Amino acid sequence: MTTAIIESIETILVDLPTIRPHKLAMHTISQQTLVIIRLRCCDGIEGIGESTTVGGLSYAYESPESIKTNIDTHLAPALIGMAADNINAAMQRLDRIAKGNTFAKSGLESALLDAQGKRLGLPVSELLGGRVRDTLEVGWVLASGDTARDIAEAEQLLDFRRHRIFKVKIGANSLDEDLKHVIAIKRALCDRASVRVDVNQHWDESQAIRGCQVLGKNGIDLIEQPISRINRAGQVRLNQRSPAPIMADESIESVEDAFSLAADGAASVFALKIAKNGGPRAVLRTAHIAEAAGISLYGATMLEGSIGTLASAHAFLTLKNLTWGTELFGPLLLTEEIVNEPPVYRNFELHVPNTPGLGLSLDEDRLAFFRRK
Ligand code: MUC
Ligand code: MG
Repeated sequence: MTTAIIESIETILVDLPTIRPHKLAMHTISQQTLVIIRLRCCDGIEGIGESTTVGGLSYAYESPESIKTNIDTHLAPALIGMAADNINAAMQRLDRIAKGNTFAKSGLESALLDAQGKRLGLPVSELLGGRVRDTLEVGWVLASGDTARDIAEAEQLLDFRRHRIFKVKIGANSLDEDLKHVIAIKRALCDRASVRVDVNQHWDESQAIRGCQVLGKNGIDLIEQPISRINRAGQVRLNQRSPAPIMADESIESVEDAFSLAADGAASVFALKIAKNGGPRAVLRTAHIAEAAGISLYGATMLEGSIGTLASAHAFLTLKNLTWGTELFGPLLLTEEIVNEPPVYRNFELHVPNTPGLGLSLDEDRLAFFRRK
């Protein structure tokens, strides 16, 4: 008999400014809204989780406000009274009562893992089968929208030894302008950095045929989600003809999507996001599909704050190969912190705590200050 019954679940919206406007093809971010989850159990343990997306409803079907409403109204009532230490039973229940809603489920699964880790005195990575590394290489996203500013930002981050992988956000401007922008950045950084692009689905196939050719010839290492997730046949054709590898991001909205992309041969790299699979355990199911299919892995982000970032990191630490590194830089894009132990970034890497749970605690004063009133 368990003594760890889930007693209450609280969701809190927290609005934090970014260090500069972050321009994606579909939306410019100047603040991030984190959905923080506090899952309290009757043994006195509290698990914390985060369900965060980017750009309101412009990126995915869940917004911060809908995540909060759906947890408060549907998901939390289904979990309250269940055993907090049976994460299989809890998550299977959520899958039975709610279609999709992977962002909301991800924060809840993270909170359950954090609570169980604290209960057993184990880091979340150990609950997930054990870490095979303690650190993760972390890339940065250049998205100021200005070529000179992006180059200066990359140079500074290289000097600080903080990042040597740069993903350039494109797709908002004309194809020619975007290609000029990326090639100028690559020429400035040369072989001192890996330069990649994320088109966020904004090319059609005809643009992508040319875009991928030109970028591949100019030393761009990876092309993320060049065309719409809906155009599966086009993704398969691009994956066959692009000189640079194609990574699926928006195309993966579930573990089942990962399976069908792998079966169709629609990408040679998968962007792993806990939010788009339903949590740290769910994202590992996608990773294992990729491993079985010979698809390489990248540890991606929805620009979460420290809690979501470390929930992702604990999962990624367990993987055999993360060929393309990670982009777990979310906390560094924000001007403010709401935890007592900000993640440590040093020498191009994120150093992941080896303490119980996620390794974080909430800074109650800062949380009270930044929470949406
Ligand atoms: C995306 O599409 O990859 C992740 C990093 C970033 O800058 O934007 C997000 C979304
Ligand atoms: Mg992307």
